[in-house]
Amino acid sequence: MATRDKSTGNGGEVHQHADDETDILTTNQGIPVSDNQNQLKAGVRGPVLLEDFMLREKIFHFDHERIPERIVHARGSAAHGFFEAYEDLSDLTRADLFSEKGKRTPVFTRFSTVAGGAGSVDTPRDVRGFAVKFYTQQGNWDLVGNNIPVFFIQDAIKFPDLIHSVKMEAQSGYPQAASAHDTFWDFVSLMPESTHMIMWAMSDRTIPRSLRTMQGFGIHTFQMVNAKGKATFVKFHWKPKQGVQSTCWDEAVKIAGADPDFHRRDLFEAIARGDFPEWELGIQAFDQAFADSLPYDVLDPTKIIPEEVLPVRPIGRMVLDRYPDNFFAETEQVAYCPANIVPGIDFSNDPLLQGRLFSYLDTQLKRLGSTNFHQLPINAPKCPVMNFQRDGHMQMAVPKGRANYEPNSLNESDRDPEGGGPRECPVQGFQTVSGRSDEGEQGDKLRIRPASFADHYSQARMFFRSLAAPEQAHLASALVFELSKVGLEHVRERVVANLVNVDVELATRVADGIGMPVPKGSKPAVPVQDFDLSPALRIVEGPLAPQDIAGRSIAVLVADGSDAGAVATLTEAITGGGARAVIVAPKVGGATLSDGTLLKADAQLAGYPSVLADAVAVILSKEGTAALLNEGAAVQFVMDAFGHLKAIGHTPEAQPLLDKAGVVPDAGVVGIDKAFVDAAAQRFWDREPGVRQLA
Ligand code: HDD
Repeated sequence: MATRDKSTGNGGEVHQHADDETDILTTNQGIPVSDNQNQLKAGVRGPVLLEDFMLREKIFHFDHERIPERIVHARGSAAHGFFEAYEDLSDLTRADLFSEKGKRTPVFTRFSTVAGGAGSVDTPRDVRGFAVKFYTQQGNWDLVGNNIPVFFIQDAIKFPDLIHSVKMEAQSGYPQAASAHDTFWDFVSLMPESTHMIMWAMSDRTIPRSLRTMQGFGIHTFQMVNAKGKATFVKFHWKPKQGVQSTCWDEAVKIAGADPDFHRRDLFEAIARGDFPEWELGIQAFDQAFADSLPYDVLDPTKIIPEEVLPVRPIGRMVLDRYPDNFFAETEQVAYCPANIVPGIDFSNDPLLQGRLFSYLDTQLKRLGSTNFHQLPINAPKCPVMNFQRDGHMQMAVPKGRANYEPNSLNESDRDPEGGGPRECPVQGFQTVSGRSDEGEQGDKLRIRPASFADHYSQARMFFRSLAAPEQAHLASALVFELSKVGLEHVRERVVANLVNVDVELATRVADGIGMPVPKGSKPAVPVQDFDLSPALRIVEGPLAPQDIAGRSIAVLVADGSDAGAVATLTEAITGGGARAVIVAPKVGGATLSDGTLLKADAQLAGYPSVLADAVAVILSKEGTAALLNEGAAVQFVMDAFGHLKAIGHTPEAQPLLDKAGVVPDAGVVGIDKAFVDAAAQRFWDREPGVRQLA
């Protein structure tokens, strides 16, 4: 019997044989259990008996609880939600989820890091997966993208090499979840096509503040197809309503220690408090003539079409409003596959996408163990599934009827008095767009890279030069950090030689940072071009920079004697702005404020370093400050907030603590008033040259 899960408050179904009325524990065969504490033994202190089927079943099941983790994207966090169409897009596509304004389609979205294992931390420098399963009325559509709009390689045949190089090294088993090692840089430096993606990977995009503050991209060019069969090329973009926000590298490293589950917890808690993360889905739609006019190939996944060249048209929004009931059943067992596509959407000939169409289905069989993995609740379409595929391991369905083949004339029903269904339907069924015959689709069999894929540096240059100055400095410093972990000097040199083609100044900064001369540039296959810059690519001062504190976590440090009025006014202003005030005190039981009231703390100071907050307010009395001056956690709290360029609001009495933490007055160091709430919406990039040496 299915019962409601009372523990999550999330309304989940628990498909266990627990009886609602009696709540008696049973075995998996439904046999009531009399004793779940002791094995069956011969005598009080005697040996265990083999006949103890309850013990054997329990241990047997436990022994098999783990399934192979994903070879990539093993660590992930997910949520349920819905997609809502902004308008009727039938001029472009016959996909039902885009058929009318306001139409809602359920989704399950999983975010992930790429290189680390399932138990690794949330904040390494890494690309993030952004996979969305749309349960449409025409079947499941999986848009399996990343938070970066390009990829390292142009052809799927290189994927195993790429992943082997970035994962922990073969003989040593380390480093975990890090690209800063010899094999990765050896590989990418030999693959100049990775240069554009390397720029993104070394930018602040790969150290996101939250999963909620990441952009997402479908990367490949896809096609939308309308009812008349007219195809339009599209690129998919997800833009977070929360704005795009990243961390400082030092902060990301410290978060990994303070809270390895930082992103997972943030997603879960935001949903739990009703602050539902939201993204807008947009498309860049274009035809063949437009594609032909571009100086790069739209089938090349190492290229973007800048928004300044082709604006993104918003077509709907995704809201994540329910966290999974069970991590394993849903987040772990969800099986995305770029080949899951619905009528009205189609692939392109992007050779990376084409290879992916095989890989994902194949990997699910390995991971989930049966061709029937589509029957798992999280993978099952929410529309009818009717075909004659049968049997296999773990078959959950009980198909009725005598005929298990098509055509047949036996399966008559009220709907189908002639019998024989289900049948194919050329009108409603998925129709593949017929390609252009002059595009090489009918040519000789060739293993060849098109000449139109040969430019590996022009867009890398455009990306780097489009960034705001602080972001450029972070990118250069990230390269210095990573290459400093590379022991092989010839690899360092080869990387910098490739960078020379991107931007000589960048190459010089990196070479300086490593302490090596600038090498001669490697020889590009085709001349590098100076494309117009694309300011839309910036995070700092970019179009998606956050404007207010909504969705942020603001730490309020208090101690005994803190001004009760100031705490109340500030927490109200924070909550009023849609942010979360986290009361931090030396003791988790709370602090006795100036008016004698006890304010309970959300976190203990030593367990809540300021890296976990977006801004900090230090509301301390003279005595409170004196008590914390010799508390390393308090000094570090302020020092890190300053070093990570965050707003610091403080009472005048807290000044000695700020002085000890090395805080220098600037626009981000303010009083406990409205100025703080405004300041807490941003970071203070001008402060950075004073706190760390960047390349
Ligand atoms: Fe992949 C998982 C994204 C290229 C083979 N990939 C996976 C996931 C994401 C991506 C987000 C995790 C899905 C989840 O949450 O379960 N992958 C990408 C993107 C790519 C890309 C954006 C390039 C544009 N992938 C790619 C290639 C291949 C694969 C070229 C193989 C030829 N990817 C896999 C896989 C995974 C996977 C091995 C591991 C687990 C899984 O599929 O379900 O099949």
